[in-house]
Amino acid sequence: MRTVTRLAGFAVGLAAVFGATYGVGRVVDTAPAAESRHDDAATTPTADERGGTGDRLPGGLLVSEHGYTLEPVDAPAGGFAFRIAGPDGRPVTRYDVAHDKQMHLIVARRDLSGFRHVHPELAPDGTWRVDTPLAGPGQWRAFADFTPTGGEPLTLGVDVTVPGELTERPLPAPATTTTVDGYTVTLTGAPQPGRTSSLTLTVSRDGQPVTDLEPYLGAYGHLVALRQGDLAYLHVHPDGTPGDGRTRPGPAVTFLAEVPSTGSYRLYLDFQHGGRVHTAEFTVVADAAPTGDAPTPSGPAPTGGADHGTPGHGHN
Ligand SMILES: [Cu+2]
Repeated sequence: MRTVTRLAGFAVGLAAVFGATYGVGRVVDTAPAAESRHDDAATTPTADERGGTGDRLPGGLLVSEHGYTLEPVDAPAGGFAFRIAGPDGRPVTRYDVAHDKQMHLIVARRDLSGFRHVHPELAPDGTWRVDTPLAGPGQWRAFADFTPTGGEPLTLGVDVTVPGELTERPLPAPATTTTVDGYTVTLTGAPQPGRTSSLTLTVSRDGQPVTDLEPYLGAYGHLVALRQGDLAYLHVHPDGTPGDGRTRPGPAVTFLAEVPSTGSYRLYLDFQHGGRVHTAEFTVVADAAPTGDAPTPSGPAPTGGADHGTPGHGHN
């Protein structure tokens, strides 16, 4: 428990630092703005250069934003229930549908294990409930990703403790290939702070490319990234949607992501195949754009995070 407590305190400090010095964090879904930036060696763009989102923190760091507050309420053991209090203090009961749902609830332990993406049920009084989203003891972060009707999209986050014997897991080392449920998923591309990066995830099974991915929540994949250290939340959507005439059902799904800083991130890819949703996880390291300084001893490989060390061991 001691480590968890320290991490939580550390997160508060980081949030304050970001508030003072850094703005962007919300992932750019479709904006092509950064694509036109050809001068790779240029100085790091300021927040204002990035499309006017400079006053926004990454998602999920705040429990209350723009008048909306995430309020957990009592729930049966293992379950989770909450309300969103609106600017008038009353529970919000009207939400826009985004990606097929009014509410996306993402939970992850503070050590970045145990990720789940679930869809709670809304009661008429504005209470959202879901059974057993928290898989075991530990310090969890719950993210409510929603759009109140008449408002703008928000991701609010709150810590939830599940009592019990806690075994902290180190962050897995960076890798570009992972397996889940018999599928192999390969990642190409690496995120870089301050610019839109293309991340492509390619799904195969038994050595064969999977070319019949099924739409899940209106897309062939959903990608969430959480930053190690404070669990800043980025929900990344694919470049293209099923039925748009150019997006194929695999094996590759491409995402456009902008990360708010250097550091380690855990990526969680939800995809559907065979009538089931699978979640592939990766650790990636976001490096600063190459500027000629600070040479990397491991060589010139352009693959980004794959050949770096094991930053998960950094917190001791
Ligand atoms: Cu969802």
